[in-house]
Parts: sequence; structure tokens; C-alpha cells
Amino acid sequence: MTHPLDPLTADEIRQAAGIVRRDRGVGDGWRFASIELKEPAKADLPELAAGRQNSREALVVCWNRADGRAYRASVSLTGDQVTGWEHLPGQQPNMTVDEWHECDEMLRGHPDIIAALGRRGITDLSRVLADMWAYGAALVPPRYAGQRLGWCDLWYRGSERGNPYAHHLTGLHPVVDLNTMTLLELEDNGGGDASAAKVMGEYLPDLLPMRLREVAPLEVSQPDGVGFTLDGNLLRWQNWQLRIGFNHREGLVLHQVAFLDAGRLRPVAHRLSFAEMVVPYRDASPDHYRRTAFDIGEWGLGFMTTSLEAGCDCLGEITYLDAVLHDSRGEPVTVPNAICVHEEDSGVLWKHVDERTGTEVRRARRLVVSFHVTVANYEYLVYWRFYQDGGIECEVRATGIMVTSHIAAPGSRPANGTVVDHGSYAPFHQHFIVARLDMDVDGTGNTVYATQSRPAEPGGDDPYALGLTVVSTPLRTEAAGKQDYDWSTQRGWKVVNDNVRNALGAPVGYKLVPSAAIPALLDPASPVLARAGAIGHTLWVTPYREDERWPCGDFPVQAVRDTGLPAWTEADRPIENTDVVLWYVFGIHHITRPEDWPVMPSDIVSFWLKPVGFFDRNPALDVPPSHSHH
Ligand SMILES: [Cu+2]
Repeated sequence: MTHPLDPLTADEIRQAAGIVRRDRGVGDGWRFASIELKEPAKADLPELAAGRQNSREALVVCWNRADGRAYRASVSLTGDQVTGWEHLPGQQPNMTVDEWHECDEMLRGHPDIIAALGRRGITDLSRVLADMWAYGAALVPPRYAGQRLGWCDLWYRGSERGNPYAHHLTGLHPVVDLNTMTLLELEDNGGGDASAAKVMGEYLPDLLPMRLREVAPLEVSQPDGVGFTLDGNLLRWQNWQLRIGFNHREGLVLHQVAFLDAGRLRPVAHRLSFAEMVVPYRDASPDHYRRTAFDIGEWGLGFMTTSLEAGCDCLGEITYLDAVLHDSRGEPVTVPNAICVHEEDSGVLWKHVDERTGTEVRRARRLVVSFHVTVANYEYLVYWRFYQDGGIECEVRATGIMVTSHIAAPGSRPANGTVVDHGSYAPFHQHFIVARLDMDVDGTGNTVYATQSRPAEPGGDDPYALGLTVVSTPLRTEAAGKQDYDWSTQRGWKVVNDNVRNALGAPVGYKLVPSAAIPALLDPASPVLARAGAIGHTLWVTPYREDERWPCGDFPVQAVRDTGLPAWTEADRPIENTDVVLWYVFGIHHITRPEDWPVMPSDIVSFWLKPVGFFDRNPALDVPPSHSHH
């Protein structure tokens, strides 16, 4: 039986597209940008889940290529009708994979491109790749205002199977109208030597200039099977319970995360996901000044999700789930093995050695739900980990291939990047990720407190000022909810349910432990900040609203300004003792290194949600000892 939070099936995607085509004249000249489950309102979930109501709805965004007009439709699948049809004036829906491929193909066959490549000594077009990027409104040339645009890098493989992103054709950038799929102009500075023979940009074993090292086999086995159960999309493991969701934009979504505590199923979070990713390149040179990727709002982590392989991507006893997406014609596309679920050993959970009773030690184990995305040159690997002590860790690994281009003059060192190979440098950039944490700590009546440590003043009975107090400040409105990282006070944020007490008389809570926070370091007048105001704070807190999903706005493609978090929070709504959503901004401040080339060892960042007074004592006391092997 379908649960109301289960993603759309292939049939449902086909049906949603079919209804829109039938009832709204959506024809061949259109594209479907997105087709996803319209998640039921929180209040309706119990009735729907119990089967006392039946309703499946889809949200569809599509546009007419002929006039560029975009529409958002609500579609009732159970009612077989369009229930909402909204014109989106001036909005550009997300980029589609089809446009990316069609653009690449068009450019590689275009006489102007072929001529420009020829001037650089390139005649083998099968080794050329046109990688298309989206624009921010501020950088769109006025003559193209209102058009759906892409700008491209051209890359040249060193050999047939060579790294596509190793040899940048610096100074050569096509600008494309994506609706007519025509070349508008070709920026060509005439330079850009493609031969770059000295660059060693390869990572395939047979293309490497060295032999592979020897490593001993390491295997993980669970001879009696795994410790979790998956009933449809409902995942149960030890005391944890959650529901797996997926859509085109966020990719993996975790719903209804709860902990079974002495027979009581206690909610922790209603919904956890990544809602935006902003990657500004911090190099104003002609090759890089436009490079600000919104990997979620422009491209979609779901659409970019790639299949996983047991033994390589995930080690041990693996359970995979497929994901169903669609192409721009509205036809379903399945990504096999898109989501990985497995258990991992995680070192020592707790331990003590007593002279009388000896050693008591427990090994920690964690349940990992993960997915991997490939956004052109880069990969992001996303891991949500559930621990036996009630902790939730969210880890992101960035790997893949950095953007590089040729240095301006032989021997020069660019100010905004690092030379990573002969004549080639990787510009500095930042990866901001906005995690959307719809917390429900023991219910929806939650308040976020900023907690800060403060040392005592010397004097009285504390002459050496040893005392340390914790100041907890409730964030009462959205203005107070805009919080920044502060190392000097060890600031953290506690989601507290003041209506529920633990056995010690204190209100129950979960703490957002703010690691991997990075500052925007952008001028207030920066067009990047205008489009991505969300990255201006480490944390935002808003009252839950069904339609507030995207922190940089519903449609960041060619957006002028951020119509998400900065706009919503202008109302300064109350956020006390209510259903709150936390938006945590973290990521990677990527000062590029030679060691990141030609393929980058995973750069790893994470943050934690940790119970603080949610339990009455260590919730992992009941973990049994392991058997020792001798
Ligand atoms: Cu990076």
C-alpha cells in the first residue's frame, strides 16, 4: 500500500504529465521542469496514512518554449484533474538534463564552434564537451533580458577516455538561448591553447603514469543478516524509525524521524533534507565571474543522483532503493540503486575499565542512509547517520573534479586560485549547503534557544573566575532567529519542547551542533548575495509553512533576488512554542590545493543533531556487549 509520503511512482508521473497535457494544452513545444509528489499537509497525514482518506496529488512545473511562459500546476491524481494552474511571470524553471545534453550536441555541431576549435588545433569533436551553466539575472547581458540562457565552458579530453574536465578551452564561452537552442554569441579571446600536453589530468587506472599500490582485502559481513527492516519506505533500526522520501530537487528526504523510548515512539524531526546549495566562485576573471551554481535550485540533487554500487560506494550488507524521476517530456526515468541503506561499525560507543570488574566496552553502530549526486564535474555524497545514543549526523563529502582554467601568463600565480598543474589553476570557491530541518521534538510545540557559554567575573566566592554559566536565549521571532556562528561563546542552538519535561524536570530538547559553518565573505552589494541572501546567516528559524520550501526562492534560475528566507522573514513572525523549521547553512570553504587534482580526495564536513535532556540518561546503556574473537 502506498503511504501518503511515498514519492510518485513512474505511473503517477506519467499520469500527472498526461493530465496537464490533456487539460492545459501542454504540447510538444513544452518542457516539464519538475513533476513531484505534492506532500499532504501535516494535519492531514494521520487520516491519509490510516487509509481513511485517499488523495494523491502532484506538483508540476512546465513551460512553453515558444513564448517562455512558465506554469505551476497542482494535479489531483486520484481526481484525474488539474486543480491549480498558475502562470509564473518572469520566472525561469529549473534547468533540465535534456537541455544540458541538447546544448552540448548543438554546440559541437555548430560551424562557429567548429571554426573556433579549429583555430586552436582541435578537429576531433568527439573529445569536446560543452558544459552549460545557468545565469544570475545581474549578469545577463541586457540584450538577452527575458530569454532562457545558458553559458558554457568548452573542454577537451586528452584522449578518447581521458578526463573530460582536464583541459579547459580558456577564453572560449558560448552563450545559448535554451528555448530555441541556438548559439547567441561566442565569446572568444583567441587564446586558450588546448594542447596543454603537460597537464596530468587523468584518474582512470590505465591512464595513470604510476602503478596502483597494493591493499589488503577488507570485508564487512553480517552473517545473520542486517539489523534493520524496510517495510515499503518505512525504515526501522534498533530504536530509530523513519520514512524515506525522494524528489527531483532535494534528492533524499527523511520523513517522520522518531525514537522508540521505553515503548513510546517519540518524534524528533518531521522532515530533514537539503533545500539549497550555492557555489559561488571567487574569481572575477572572464572565465569564472558568472560561475555561481545553485546545485539544488537550478539542477536538482534528485535529477543529479547517480546509481550506487555495492562494495564500492557502500561496504557491507546493502539495501538499495531506486528513485523515479522524469525527463523534460514528462516521461519517467528510473535511477536504479539511488539510495543506500546499511549499518556500519562506528568505533567505541562507551567504555570503562574498573580494577575490580574489569573492562566494560560497547561498540557503536550506526544506520546510514545515503545518496550520491554528480553535478557535471563535481560529486556530492550525502550521508544521514543515526546513532544508538540518539545522535543524528549529517555528513557531506565533496569529490570529483575541480573547475580549472589556464593561467594568464606562463609562470604567473593567480590571486584567486591555486596552480594545480602545469599552466593550470583552480579558482577558490565556496560550497554553501542549506539543510532544511523541520524539527518536531516530542511534538510541534518547539522553541529554539541560542545557548552560549559565559565565564564568571572574578570575585566573591569565585576569586579565579572558574565558573562557567550557560545563557539560553529563546528566539522569539524570525529577526532573532537569524543567527551567526560564534566560536567565542561556543554558540549552539537547542530545539526545546517546553511543554514536555524529562524525569529530571527539565524541558526536552535536541541541539543543532554547528560545525562546518562558513561565512559568506561577500560584499553586501554582491549579486551573489542578492540571489542567495540565505547564505548570509548560519541559521534561520521560521514557523512551518507548507509552501516555504526553497531558501533562495522557488526559481533561482536567472533570479534577481532571493525570494525565499530573506523575503519570508521580513514579516518577523513569532517562532516561539510553535512548529519551527531550522535552516542550517554549512559547507566547504574551498581554498583549492594541488592535492585536490586531478580528482579530489573527499572533502568531508558534517553537523550533528544531538539529544540534550531528551533522554533521562545515556540512552545506549542497553546496548549489549560484542563477542570477542581471539
Ligand atoms: Cu570545491
